[in-house]
Amino acid sequence: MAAPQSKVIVTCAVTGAIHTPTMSPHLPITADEIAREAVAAAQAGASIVHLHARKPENGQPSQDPALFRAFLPVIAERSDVVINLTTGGAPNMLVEERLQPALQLKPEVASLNMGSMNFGLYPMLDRHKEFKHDWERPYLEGSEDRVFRNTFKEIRYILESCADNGTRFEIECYDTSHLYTAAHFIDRGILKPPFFIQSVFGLLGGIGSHPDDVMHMRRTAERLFGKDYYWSVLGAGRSQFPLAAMAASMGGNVRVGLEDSLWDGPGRLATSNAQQVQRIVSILRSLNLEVATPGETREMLQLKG
Ligand code: KMH
Ligand code: ZN
Repeated sequence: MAAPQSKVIVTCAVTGAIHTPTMSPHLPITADEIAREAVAAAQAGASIVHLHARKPENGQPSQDPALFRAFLPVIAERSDVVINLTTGGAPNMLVEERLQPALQLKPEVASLNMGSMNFGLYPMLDRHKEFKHDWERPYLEGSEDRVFRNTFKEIRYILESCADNGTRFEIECYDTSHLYTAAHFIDRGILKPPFFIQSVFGLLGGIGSHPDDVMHMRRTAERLFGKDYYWSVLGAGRSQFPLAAMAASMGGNVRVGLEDSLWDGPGRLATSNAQQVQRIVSILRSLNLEVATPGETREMLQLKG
């Protein structure tokens, strides 16, 4: 069994690298916007904020540490939320570039992507249906030739580069094969417990978002990691809330945020990250579950603080 679940860790992924400013006017781009959205998400109950940066002039993703330095102190001053920096960056970036924010800024948590894959958004869930709303439409534009590269060597490079920083990893697994890759690095002794497994559902190129997919991922993680791990679920696009509710009911942790879904409901864009956090907090409360504070999250994941 996974570590006994007392409280639910809520991660909010604030902006990411895949959605573009043309898809939603609510996607935070500038340092001010990212800081404001992260602080509001923390005030709404987020335990962790997962952060990317974007170029203020055009909204393109960037791993320039200076852009991260522009919002991190503001978030730290206005909240005690756990900071998680991406090492995924954007799929077109090289791993050296992707690593720089985590390497230089030594966050409590950083993401670690466990395999190479095609990377599209939101596959069709019902293949025979007419699209009634935009949120049902797969976004293939820009992704037909997109490969997200994470070779074994690159994964090892990230792990070894950060080995002395005390950073815990959000281990991003987009399919069950990635759980086996995580187990491989655990066996080699370069990925250390407690493990925070972020299982990602519903991206085209990864595992689907059917409840059977979630069950299979969970069972495989249980078998590989025993009680040394915290399991978290991220559903992309319109699977975001159904899968968060399912995972929480199964003793898991959850991730929401505009990186993972721009939507609040059919044809309705989410107007902020905090709106999604409020919604998941309300779902968790209605399930009689409690949200982990940042302090409790630090204890659970044994973060350096
Ligand atoms: N965009 C998410 C599905 C990363 O930042 O390292 C995966 C992600 C990657 O969060
Ligand atoms: Zn990310």
